[in-house]
Amino acid sequence: MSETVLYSYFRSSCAYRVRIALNIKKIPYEMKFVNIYTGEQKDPTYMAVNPSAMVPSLMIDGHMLRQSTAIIEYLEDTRPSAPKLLPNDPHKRAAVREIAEIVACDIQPIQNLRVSAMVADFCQKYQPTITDDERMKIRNDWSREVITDRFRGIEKLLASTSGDYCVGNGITLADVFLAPQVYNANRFSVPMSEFPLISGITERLNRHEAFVKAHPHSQPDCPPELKSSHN
Ligand SMILES: N[C@@H](CCC(=O)N[C@@H](CS)C(=O)NCC(=O)O)C(=O)O
Repeated sequence: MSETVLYSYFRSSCAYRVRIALNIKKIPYEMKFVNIYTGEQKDPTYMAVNPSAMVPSLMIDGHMLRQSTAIIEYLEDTRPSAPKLLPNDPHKRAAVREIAEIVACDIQPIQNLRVSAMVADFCQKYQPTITDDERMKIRNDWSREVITDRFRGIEKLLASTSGDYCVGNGITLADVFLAPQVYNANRFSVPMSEFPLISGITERLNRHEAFVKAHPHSQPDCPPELKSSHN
């Protein structure tokens, strides 16, 4: 079998999901780092790998895969005997997907850096006197409000689905998606005290080796000044 290579950026929540899934499935992988802050995702060499100019991308079994959900589903389909991320029971499976999709479709695409920069650009268009500090505040406020609003829905769902983890007592795809989103929530000072179920689940997840190894601050491309903090 050919080597597995993940194109990653330490703070990308979508790459973080894939790192967790690879670790849970115990698939050895190498990483190539794409610094999305300095624009390396738009480099023609990387765009030949991923025409959407985004991380993650994963080379596995001789295939180049993109989109974190598609990648993790591929891992689940091709490594079904490894710890399963999707329950067999259709109702539980739908509950797992529901939470994962709130993160993947209703939070991350609206909260991400590309969109928060566009929001600040729009504000600047109508109020050109906005300073760089104000731009940063707009971006952080935007991300915090989007995450807070959607976490309110997830917290309510968890009241009927959760055990130790999002759905019951086993780690599922929902947890693989939730933990990276909580990392982002902490970055943007989301008031996590409002979300005791999400917080408790994340605390338990963050004790698992697969999650510890995948954490942004454990990544070789994480700047040293961030490595000591685990928020
Ligand atoms: N739906 C995609 C989203 C990927 C995505 O948004 N990646 C972000 C980092 S989390 C990125 O590469 N952003 C670079 C940019 O927007 O220029 C997935 O799940 O893989």
